[in-house]
Amino acid sequence: MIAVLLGSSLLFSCAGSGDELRSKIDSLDWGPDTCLVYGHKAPDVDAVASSVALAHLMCGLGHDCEARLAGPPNRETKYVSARLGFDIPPVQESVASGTRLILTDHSEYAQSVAGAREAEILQIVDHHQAGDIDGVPFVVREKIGAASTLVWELFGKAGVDVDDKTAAVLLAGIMSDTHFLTKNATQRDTTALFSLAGQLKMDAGQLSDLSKGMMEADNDYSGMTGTEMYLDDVRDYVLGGYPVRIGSLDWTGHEPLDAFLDRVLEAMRSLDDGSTLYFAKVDVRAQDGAAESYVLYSGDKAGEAAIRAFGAPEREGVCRPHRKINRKHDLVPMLTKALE
Ligand SMILES: [Mn+2]
Repeated sequence: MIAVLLGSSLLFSCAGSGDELRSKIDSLDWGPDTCLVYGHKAPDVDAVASSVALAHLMCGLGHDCEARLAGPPNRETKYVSARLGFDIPPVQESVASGTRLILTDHSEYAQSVAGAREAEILQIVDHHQAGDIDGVPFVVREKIGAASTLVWELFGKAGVDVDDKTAAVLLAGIMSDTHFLTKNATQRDTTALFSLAGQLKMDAGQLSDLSKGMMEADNDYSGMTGTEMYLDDVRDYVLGGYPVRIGSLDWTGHEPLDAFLDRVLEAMRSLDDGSTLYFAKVDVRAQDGAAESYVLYSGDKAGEAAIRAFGAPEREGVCRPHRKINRKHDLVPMLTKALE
C-alpha cells in the first residue's frame, strides 16, 4: 500500500487505485518545458537511483522528465553504474527560477539543488521525515529503507513495466541504502529487492558479491583529502533554528582510528566559518564485528549540543556514545532536542 499525501493535509491510500494515481499525476501543472528530477546534494546511490527511475516512470506516463545530479556522483555510484551498466545523469548544480522539479530522497531546501526555492516543485518521493519544503501537490512519504523502493512500488501502482536497465538502477539504490537489507530495511524493501533481482536473474551469491563491492567502493577513501572525505556524504539541515551540517563516514582500519578522527576534525574546523554547526558521525567496526559510532563536533556551540546529547567528550571534538548511531534516526532528533 502506498500512502499519498495531497497538498499538505489530505492523506489517502491508493491501494488498488492505479487510475487514480495516474490522474493525480496527469493533473499536475507540468508546464511546457522538461521537468528535472533531483535527489539530494552530495548524492548517494539511492538519491541517484530514485531520481533516474522516477524520471523514467514519469516519461512512461507521458510527462517529459530528465534526471539530474545536484553534485558529483560518489565512488559507490560510479562503481555500481559501471558494474551494472547504467548511465549516471549529468550534474547540474543549480536550476533557473520557475523550473519544474521533482525531488526524491529528501524534503529539505538545505539538501536540495540551488534554486529549488524559486522552482515549481511538483512531487516529492521520500523516505525521510517531512522537512521544510511544503505546498507540494503530490507527495509520497514512507519511512522505509530506501526511496528507490517507493519508486519501484509506484511503477507497479501506475501499471508501468520496469525495464531491465531501470531494474538495475533501483536494485542498486535499495542495496546501497539498506546495506543489502541489514540497515533500516522493511519487508517492502525486501520484496522490491528480490523482485528486481529475479527480473535481472541475479542469485543470492551475486547479490552479496555486488553488496561487498559497493561497500568497498563506498569506504575507499584512498587519495582523498580530509575535506573530500568529510564532504563525500554530508547532509545540511536546519535544527532548532540553527544551520547544521552532518557528515557520515566509516573508519576503514587503514590508519589508526585517532589519526582518522583527527583528519576529519581538521577538515570540519577548516570548513567551519561560524555560520553553520559542523558535526560528523564516524562508524567503527571492531575485529569481532561489533559496531559503534563516534560523534565529532567543531566549535563551542556544536560542542555544547553534542555534550548535551552524548555526555562529556572523550577528548576535544570527540564524543563516544558507546553504541551505533544512525544519522537520520538518532543524531538528527537528538541534536534537534539539544539545540532547542
Ligand atoms: Mn535514501
